[in-house]
Parts: sequence; structure tokens; C-alpha cells
Amino acid sequence: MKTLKSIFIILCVVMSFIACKNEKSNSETNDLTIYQCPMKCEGEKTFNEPGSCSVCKMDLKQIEQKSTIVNNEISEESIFNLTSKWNTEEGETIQLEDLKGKTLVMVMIYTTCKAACPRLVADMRNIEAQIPKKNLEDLRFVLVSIDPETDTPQRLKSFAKENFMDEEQWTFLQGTVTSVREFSNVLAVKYKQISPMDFSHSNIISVFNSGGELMHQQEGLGVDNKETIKTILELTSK
Ligand SMILES: [Cu+2]
Repeated sequence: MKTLKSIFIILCVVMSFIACKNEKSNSETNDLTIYQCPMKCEGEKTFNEPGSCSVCKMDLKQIEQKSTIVNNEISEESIFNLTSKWNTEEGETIQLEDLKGKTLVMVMIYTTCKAACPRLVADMRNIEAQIPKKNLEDLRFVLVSIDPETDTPQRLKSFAKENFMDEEQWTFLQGTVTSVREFSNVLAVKYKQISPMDFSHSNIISVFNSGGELMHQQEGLGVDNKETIKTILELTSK
């Protein structure tokens, strides 16, 4: 009888452990229901389980759910679904998903461009200059090369230095011909090689939220960037 009882106890412990584990892996969103005395006998003190107040003995009342949302899901619209690999100017290999958690300001350029890209780069720097330092931590300015053959990580690194874009908030990416084309389609950026060294291309700066969803685009060179700044500030000030 005694052994049966201890087997039962062990089984219970194991089962509850499994149940606990399951719960964890299933839900990324942990909704925690909290309770409080309706008379607030103990001030703002809250309880994780229903029961009664130890002071006035009234039933605890369920108050708003405190949700600890750990949303690791990527939506269908997210650029983090792209599985291509990219080289950074620091010589690291990353996937776009590695940028998750940061608001992203992205533009497609190539470093040998003499016409539009220097102005696009200036536009990016102009945006960056208007963002308070504290918001920069949650932000990445990403410049994706449309000329992966010329724009090697080394070349991108020296371009970053020449243009004073070598701080942590700046990232330069070299992909492959295929991944660059795929990425440009997502951004609706068009580009075409018109000579061995030159491309014609759209001039679009795109803002993505930390989940990789497109939130805003500005098109043109030296355009009014108020909306872009506003979007970035909304996304980076919590
Ligand atoms: Cu250009």
C-alpha cells in the first residue's frame, strides 16, 4: 500500500512537471490573471490566485490581466520570413531575423553611385540626426547594397567610415544577386543595371517595426521626412 502511494505521488509530480513544460512551450503570451481585495485593505497588493482578503475576509476581485507578452511570432508580412544570408560591413553573416527587436530604417544603395545614392545617404543621416540618442538604441539604419559584386564587406566598411556611419546604429549588408532582388521586391524598390558600373533605381526609405513589418515609406530625394521621423519616434519610444 505504501509503495502504491509513493508511486502515485511520483506520478503526480511527473505529470505536473510535463503539464508545466507543455504550457510553457505552447504559449508565448503569458496572460496572468491577478486579484485584489475590493476594499484594498492591503493597498495595491495583488495576488496571483483567487481567495479572500486576510483583513476584511471579502472575496478577492479579479482585476485587469497583467499580460507579459513575449511575442516571438513572426507575422506573414514580416521581412524576417526571408531566410537569405547577408554579410555585414563587419564581416559577420546574418539573416534579417537577427535584426529582430529593433526598429529598422532601410534603404537600398550602391557605394559607387555618383548620382542618387549620396543624396539617399544624406537623407538617412538627416533622419538619424533628428532622433534623440535614447531612441537610437532601439533603432538600426540598414543600407542594403544593390551591387553585391562590388560592395564587399570591406568596401562597405570603408564607405561607412568615409561617411561617418560607422557607429553601432548603422548596418551595411551585402547579399547575393538573388537575395537582393528578392529583398527589393518586398520593398517595391526597382533597380536595373544600365552600365557595368551603374544602376538606375528607386529612391525609397522604408521603416519597419521590430517585428519586421513595413510601417512607412518615403519616396524621393531630399523629401520632407516628418512622417518618417514621426513613425520612428512612435516605434522607438516606449
Ligand atoms: Cu544610386
